[in-house]
Amino acid sequence: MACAYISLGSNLVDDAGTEPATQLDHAIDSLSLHPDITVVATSHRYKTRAIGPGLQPDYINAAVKLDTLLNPLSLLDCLQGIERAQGRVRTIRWGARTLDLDILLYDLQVIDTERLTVPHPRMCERAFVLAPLVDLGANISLPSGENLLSLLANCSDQGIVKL
Ligand code: A4P
Ligand code: MG
Repeated sequence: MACAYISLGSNLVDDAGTEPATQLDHAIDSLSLHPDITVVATSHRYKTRAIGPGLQPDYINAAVKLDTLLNPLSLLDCLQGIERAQGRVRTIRWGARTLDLDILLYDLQVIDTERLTVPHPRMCERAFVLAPLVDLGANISLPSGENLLSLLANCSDQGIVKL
């Protein structure tokens, strides 16, 4: 059994009118229903300023801790299946989206393949990832040995609000 941390983000209402916060609820429900995944803990939700091109609505971000029997690539397949089922359309990188699910950490593994990079390459500089992760455990270990609270202190200017 592996322990994985997943970040969730949404800043678009989908075609059916589903709001970002509800998109996150649905994604967590789908993860819970998977036979090889147990959702162990869920962070607070945060309203966060969009990092990316153009003018975008604010995001709702959160993170979850999972126990899983899936290997990292199968877990990525599962996350992308949930994104697709919830109407994610990939257009521009970092563009607005109904749902983004990223693998932040998978045990203490370091993975660098074409499809998957773990730890997530930009997680250490983003308050919208680090604050929810700290909710799940300030002492969560990173393969680099870096400390989550000090990383979060370095991005205190990024405008995130706990909901
Ligand atoms: N991929 C590689 N590693 C991973 C991983 N650890 N987890 C590959 C998930 N996917 C991973 O992702 C592109 C490709 O990354 C995937 O096909 C997968 O094989 P994507 O979800 O299609 O596109 P993306 O999310 O636009 O790109 P990327 O590079 O993952 O973006 P980021 O870095 O995740 O940024 N601002 C706020 N406030 N809140 C947000 O949540 N999110 C982003 C997305 C930008 N700005 C944001 C937020
Ligand atoms: Mg992504």
